[in-house]
Amino acid sequence: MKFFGHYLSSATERVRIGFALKNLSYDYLSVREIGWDAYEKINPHRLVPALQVGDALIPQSNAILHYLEEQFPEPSLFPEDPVTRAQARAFAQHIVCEMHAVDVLRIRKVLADKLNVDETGLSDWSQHWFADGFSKMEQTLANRSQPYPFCYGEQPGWADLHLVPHMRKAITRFDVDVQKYPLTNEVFNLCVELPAFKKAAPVAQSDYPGSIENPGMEN
Ligand SMILES: N[C@@H](CCC(=O)N[C@@H](CS)C(=O)NCC(=O)O)C(=O)O
Repeated sequence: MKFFGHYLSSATERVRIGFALKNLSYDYLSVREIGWDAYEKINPHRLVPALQVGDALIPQSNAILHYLEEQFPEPSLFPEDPVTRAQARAFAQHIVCEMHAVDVLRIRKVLADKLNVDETGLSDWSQHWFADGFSKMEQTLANRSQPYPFCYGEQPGWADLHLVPHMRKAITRFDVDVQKYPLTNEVFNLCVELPAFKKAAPVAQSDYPGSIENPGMEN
């Protein structure tokens, strides 16, 4: 399997964690090395990640993760109980649709380049959506039927692999004060010490340049 990604991309990191939790290997192709224009010929959506299986390309982290789950069911990324499983999916969907989609690089670029939003405006935009999203996440974790160590179980899975990259991005690149969200922060701190999450972290990737030069405007 050829996996196209970028060390800093939180959507790519979700899938890297999925690979690591399932102990799967893959050939990693970085868009930093291939170049975005060349990558666009492979994936016309020009977004990372994408997975190539034979001649077929699977874009979208969610579709890739579902493919991995179906092809390599053990260990499962999902809780057994159907309601808890649905809640784990909802938690992840909240991050993907209500948080990441409104704050990803291409959105900030349109705000800056087409709508002339300045640095302060861009920062206000990001901080607004982080605060909105994380406070709802915190409430969701507080309302769980059981105080699991991870989002929805005794082991990390679907919800956690979505949480960690987004929270990492918020802390390291947007200086979000995550102490305000103690339950969410607790899960994050537990996850990042685990080998699968360490293996998937931006700094552990072959395309990590040694430091993040322009944290606000990279992916
Ligand atoms: N919904 C997509 C989002 C993919 C996405 O936005 N990827 C970002 C990196 S995290 C990207 O390629 N950004 C390039 C851009 O915004 O132009 C997924 O989950 O795969």
